[in-house]
Amino acid sequence: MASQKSAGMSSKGVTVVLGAQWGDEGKGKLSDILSQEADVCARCQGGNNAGHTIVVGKTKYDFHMLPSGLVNENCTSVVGAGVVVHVPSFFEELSNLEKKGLDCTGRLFVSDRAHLVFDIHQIIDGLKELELGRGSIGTTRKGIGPTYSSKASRSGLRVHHLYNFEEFSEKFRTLVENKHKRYGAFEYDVEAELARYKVLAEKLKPYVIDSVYFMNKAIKDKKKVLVEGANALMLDLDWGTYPYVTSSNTTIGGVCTGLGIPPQTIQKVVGVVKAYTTRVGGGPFPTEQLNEIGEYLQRVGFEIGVTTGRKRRCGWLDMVVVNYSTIINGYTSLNITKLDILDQLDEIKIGVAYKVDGKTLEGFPANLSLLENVEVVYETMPGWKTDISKCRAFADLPVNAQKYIHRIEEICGVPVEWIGVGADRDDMVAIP
Ligand code: 2SA
Ligand code: GDP
Ligand code: MG
Repeated sequence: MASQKSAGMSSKGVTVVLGAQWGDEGKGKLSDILSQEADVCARCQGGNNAGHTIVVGKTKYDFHMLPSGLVNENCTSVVGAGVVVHVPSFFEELSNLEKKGLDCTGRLFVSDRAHLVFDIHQIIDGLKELELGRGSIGTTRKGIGPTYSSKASRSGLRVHHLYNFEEFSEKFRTLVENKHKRYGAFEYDVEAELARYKVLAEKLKPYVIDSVYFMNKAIKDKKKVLVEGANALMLDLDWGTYPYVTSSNTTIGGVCTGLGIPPQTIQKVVGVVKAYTTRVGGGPFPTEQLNEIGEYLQRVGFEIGVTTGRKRRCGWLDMVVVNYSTIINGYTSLNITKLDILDQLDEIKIGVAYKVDGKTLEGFPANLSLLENVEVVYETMPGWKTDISKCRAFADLPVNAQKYIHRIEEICGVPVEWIGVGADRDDMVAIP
């Protein structure tokens, strides 16, 4: 398979790939392309709630907690301190990759400061969702929120705790006891779990590093470093549609806090924007199309959750979201993905503003009751009704597709550097 030429990583510092909408924009695909020239690929937040898909010829890889850089055998992958790690899932994912022929020996590491997700966190994730009833978040039930809660309440356990097993056992018992006090009785065999973790601790040992030292040394040694964001801006704990968010900082700030690297080392921030919008789970979605357009995007775009298999909700591209996302993350360029999914449409709409009581809102509302009631102002553009999957240069794209891309650039003021025209690694238009 010919290697995909990309517009490339920054030659001066860290390159970051971030989701600009509600996730599943295609971050995995771009991360894989960039990893072909990266020395290091790191995840800084989230856990195995993420689902990043990479297609290389006939092989499809699903990444959840591990960095997509693993597909490139010359790239070292780091699960950073801001990631929450369910150790059994770490090994399960690794084993699935190895079954697909990837040799990850000696090039996968996990931070000693990363917090541990236990099965009890996953059980509580489900219990909390049940408690919320109709107002449930629609989490992946991977224990992400409960683990970050343990972290914030200073009762969490980190990877390094595994290596003083007496202290680990004591803290673990206290954690479980406190959860029973809050959630009542539920089946959980503490002693069996401790026995399991005694074995897992030894198995994990060769992967554990001081990631602060590792990452900053790589940067100092002028290695090409890629950070692969998970989830996306609108799922950020602070800036997303709270409480319908995940429990980490999915925005640019999460890169520094999750990896312990200084902001001035970051030179390039690529925002990944799907040519339309999808969301999985609950919460407001102003440009959602609960009609044949939404069904078309879901079906043709094959919009199904990689981790849970849930159908994703679909709607038009929302540039209010992309503009808000650009302000917070400071994108230096964009990757527009899945443009090919719009190929058959007669006309395409772009949400360009939100109005309330006839007045255009300046920013993105914090208040969800307001957000649920905004009127979206749309611009309508003609479709191109042409298969673009074989296009490899911007000039190959039909004029109306070029106009769609230019309009996105014009609205948010960020240049488009890549355009996705299919799922495969090679299905990318790079604009150098
Ligand atoms: P959680 O599990 O606590 O992080 O869920 C909180 C919210 O965050 C959303 N979320 C996601 N949204 C899009 N994609 C995600 N990854 C999987 C995928 C999702 C799947 O790639 O398809 O398989 O369903 C992801 N992970 C978390 C989640 O839907 C909640 O709204
Ligand atoms: P991520 O979480 O942002 O990495 O995205 P997901 O992997 O959850 O979802 C993106 C889906 O779209 C995956 O099935 C990808 O293989 C697929 N994909 C990515 N880019 C393109 C593209 O440009 N065109 C098409 N048709 N599919 C794409
Ligand atoms: Mg995904």
